[in-house]
Formats: sequence, structure tokens, C-alpha cells
Amino acid sequence: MSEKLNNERVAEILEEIGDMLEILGESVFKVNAYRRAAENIRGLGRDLESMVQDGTIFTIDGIGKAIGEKITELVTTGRLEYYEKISQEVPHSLLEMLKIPDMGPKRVKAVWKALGVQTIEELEEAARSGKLAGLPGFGPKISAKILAGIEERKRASSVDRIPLIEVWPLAEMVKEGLSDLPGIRIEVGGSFRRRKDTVGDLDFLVSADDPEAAVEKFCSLPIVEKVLLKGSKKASVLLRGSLQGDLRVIEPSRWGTALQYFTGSKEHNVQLRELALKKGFSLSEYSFKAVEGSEEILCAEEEDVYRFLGLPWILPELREGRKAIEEALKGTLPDVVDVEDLKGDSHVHTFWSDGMSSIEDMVLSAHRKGLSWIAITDHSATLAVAGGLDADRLKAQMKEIDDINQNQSKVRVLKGVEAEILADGTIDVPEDLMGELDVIIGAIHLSMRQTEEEITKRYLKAIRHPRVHIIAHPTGRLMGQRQGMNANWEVVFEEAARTGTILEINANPYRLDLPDYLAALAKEKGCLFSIGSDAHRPSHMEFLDFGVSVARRAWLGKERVVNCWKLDHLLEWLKDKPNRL
Ligand code: DGT
Ligand code: CA
Ligand code: CA
Repeated sequence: MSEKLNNERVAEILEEIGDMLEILGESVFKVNAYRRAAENIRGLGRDLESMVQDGTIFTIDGIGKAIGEKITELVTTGRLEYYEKISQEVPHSLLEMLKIPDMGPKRVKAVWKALGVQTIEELEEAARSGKLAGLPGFGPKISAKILAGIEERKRASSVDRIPLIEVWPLAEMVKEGLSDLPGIRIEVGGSFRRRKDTVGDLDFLVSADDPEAAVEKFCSLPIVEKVLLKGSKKASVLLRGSLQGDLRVIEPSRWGTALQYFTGSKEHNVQLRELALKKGFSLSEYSFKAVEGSEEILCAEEEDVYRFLGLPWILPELREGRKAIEEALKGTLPDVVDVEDLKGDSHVHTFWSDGMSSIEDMVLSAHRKGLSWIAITDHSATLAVAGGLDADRLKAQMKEIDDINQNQSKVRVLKGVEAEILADGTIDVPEDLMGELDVIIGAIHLSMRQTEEEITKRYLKAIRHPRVHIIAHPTGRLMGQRQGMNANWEVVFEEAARTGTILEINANPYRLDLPDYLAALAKEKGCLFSIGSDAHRPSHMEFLDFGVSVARRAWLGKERVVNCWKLDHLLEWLKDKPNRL
């Protein structure tokens, strides 16, 4: 059985073609055509297969004849000759190499052609032997930076947890694959349901009329690479990408206890069991059982489990052991922020710097997402690699934003910038221009290897700046690539709280920064938060949901998250910063 190519897979293939063409040195125009097509397919909301059948595929924005025909071939045959051909030319491992900092397509091509380097291991070898430094366009400094990037990546990926976003499509595919079983009910439990930023494995809970048929079907799904264990009511498999998937088939009358148990966390379960014992019952995945006597209580729904213990149902994101049960008993669990509470996106890029789309496209995307404002925050001049804006271009962009706001009133566009916090803590945007901007995000992208003390000082200086409103992705971590900077976070957060400087929860699923535990600490200190998608294309605005999960896991209510405020109130708050210093 050949695997059905869903929209996401087609988009991935087109994107890979774009990357390969870029490495081959093809024109920006051609490369971007593939990326744009991938982007538009992601935002489609319709199954490609039906669009191929009725020919409407060619009406999708940005999909011309050549790419439309390739998509048709992919969807109808499950293969694409062109893709296979250039995959022969460009080794797939080179695409991985693009993820190393300082390795853009030109450099990847250079090491491949000049040194025959095809993998990250070979790149490391070339850097260590000094060969890399000798290559034109590299030199000792860049070679050392690349080596440091490789080492950082190894360290960060040695913990073999997978970012939530990467397992999301797999979970969806399993759910879809089992959806036609008679009497099916399916839920993904574990860290996935608790929306942790990374997961170790996926835990599927299923009830169905025929349990053995469910196990059979699960084990023979096309995305299953290997069956590790198969019983009559459970199974463990390796899914594509070596991610483990565990399946449990549950009797409907015991669904509640099982879902509760397999959602975890372990700490939360231990605490619940202790509470049950105090009431004279032992709690297991199957039921409550009286410690004395033979009474057994089944729970068909998770609410029943909590109710039996005298608790309200607890959101999965709050089940990390931290005082959740204590607060639930007191009735003081927080009313945490919800995706629907967001009114705007505070961090958005466009092709004015390194984004892929126009301001208008981002406006449309925000409208689709139900937002009423966005802040356009392209990079500032120092970040030249990302096409950062100098004063003149920033002014030109502001003019364009004025025009867009005049021409439509659905989504108010704020003028912003993601400004560099330079190594000494100064901001790289001219003072006189700052006054014309609605919002300034301060960010560290350069000199990230300073000591903890230096980073702390640098942040404190930025936080004390009268016009720096938000601190972007404070740790700078990139999952699987680098661990991020250390600072004395208590001190930094205290100063942010004192000055009303907002801390970002960057919602890019490889960042999620602040991470949940630091956001929780910042909450203790009294800080405010913004959730920014850091979108570089329209579909990235969906990332906001991941940011909300982090906020929920940090127990943030909507009063703490400025995206939920009335816009007028927020703008006043930003303008008023000098008075809080
Ligand atoms: P992960 O997979 O490492 O991201 O984290 P979880 O939380 O998904 O953990 P996992 O897959 O080992 O187990 C799923 C849930 O099953 C877990 O959250 C709680 C429950 N569980 C598993 N093992 C134990 C255990 O030894 N004791 C208790 N109380 N619960 C357990
Ligand atoms: Ca798990
Ligand atoms: Ca598991």
C-alpha cells in the first residue's frame, strides 16, 4: 500500500526542491517559486487530491503550469520524477547541513564541490583538519563558528526528545488511519496532551468495538516502520523518524481512569493516588478500588475521576505536579489564557527583511486567524544576514503600513521593529526613529556566547531603555541546535517587572522561548508577557497556538498576556514606558 500524500507531505517535497535548487545555484526566482507554492499549499484548507481531479489546482495563487503539473504527478502517482532526478544530483544530507548556523546554500555548495563534504560529520572533520578555513569565503573565524555550531547541535540533540511540532503530523496520521474502525474513540495522551515542548514518545488511547482489529490496524499503518510489541489490547511500534508509538485499547466503561493515567504526568498521578488513598481507595488505570472490601468504581469519563476525588477537572497543561492538586482542592486553579483570547500577533516578519511574504499577506493570514491587529517587526540594520532595515527602509515601510491601514480596517497594522540588542546592551535603531514606532522588540541574535554576567548586564541595559517594549526570545535557544544563553533570570525578570517591559513567549515551535519553566518564574516575579508567532510566512501564524500552550503550562491568565488586552490599552502601556523607569 503506498502512502497517501497529504498536503503537508507535498509541501515538504516542494520545499526540499527549493532547497536543492538553491544549493545548485539556481535563480532566486525559481527557488522562491517552489517555496511560495509550498507555503500556499499549507494555507489551503482543501485536499489537494480533489483539486487535482477537478483541475482547480492551477488556480491556487503562486502555482503556475510547471509546478501545477508536478503536484498533479505527485498526487496521482505518489512519485515525482523531477524530484527523484535532482535528489540524485544533490545528496539529501546537504539539506541537513543547511541547519548549521553560518551554513547557507552558497557555503554548502562550496564545501560539497570543493571538498566533497556531504554530511555534517564530514563537515566537522573538515573544520577540525583546517581544510575548511582554507576554503575561499570561509577563513579561520567562520570555520571556528561552524564547528561551534556543530558541537552545540550535538549537545542539544543528545537528549533524544522530539519537538512537539514534529510529532504533530504523525499523531494526526495515526488518528486518521484508525478513524474508520467501528465504535472508535481515540485520544493522544502523555506529554503530547499536556502540550510539552518536546515529547519522548506518543501514547495512543483507543476504545473500539473490536479491540484486536484496532491493534492489527495500528500495527499495519503505513507510517509504522517496525512493530516492537503486539498484544491483544496493546502494541508498541516505531513510527516514521524512529518515534515510538504506544497503543492501549480501553473498555469504554474504564475510559476515564485510563485517559487520566496515561496523560500523566507521573508526578501528577502519584499525587492523585495519594489523595485517593486518603479517601480509602486505590486508583489505577482501570478503576478506583476500596482498600478494605471489594467495592470497585469505574469512570467512563475523566471528569468522573476528578469528581470522585472532590476535584474539578484539571487542564492537561496544568498536570505537572506543581501545586495543581493543592490549588484545585482550594478552588484556586488559574483561569489560563486560551487561543480565542488572543487579539493580535506581536511579532511578524515580511519580505522587507527575511520573511517570505508581503505585509498584505500577513494581514490576510491574521484575519483568517481571527486577529484584529499585528505588529510588523522586521529586523534592524545590524542583522544584515537577515536583510535588516536601515533608517531609510524602515521609514519607507512605515509609509506602506500607513497606506495599508487606510485601505482596510479589518486588521490594524502596528509599526514595529525587532531591534538588535548589541553586545554592549545598546539598541541599533536611531533614537529619533524610535519615537515613530508603535512597538520595539529588543532581541539578541549576535554575540550570544557572552558569559552569564555579560548577558545579564546586556539585558538589564535594554530593559531600562525607555523605548524597548518587549524582549524577544530571551534565551535564544533553538531546539535540536543550541541550548540558549544563560542569564541571571531572577534579576532580569525583576527588572522587567519593575519597568513593565514585556517578555516574549516566542511561539516558533523550535524556540518556545521563554520556555514554560522560565515563564512560570517570570510570572512569580510579576512580569507581563507577549505571545509572538515570529512568522516569516502566513502559515506560521498558526504557531501562536504553541505559544499559548507554553503560557498555559506557565499558568498565565489573559490579564498577563498583552495580546489579550484592548489594543488602545496596550498602545498606551507601550507609550508610557518612560514614566515607569
Ligand atoms: P514523554 O513520553 O517522555 O514525553 O512523557 P510522558 O509523560 O508521555 O511519559 P510516558 O510516555 O512514559 O508515559 C505516559 C503516561 O503514563 C505518563 O505521563 C504517566 C503514565 N505513566 C507511565 N509510567 C508511569 C509510572 O511508572 N507511574 C505512574 N504513576 N504513571 C506512569
Ligand atoms: Ca509519551
Ligand atoms: Ca509511552
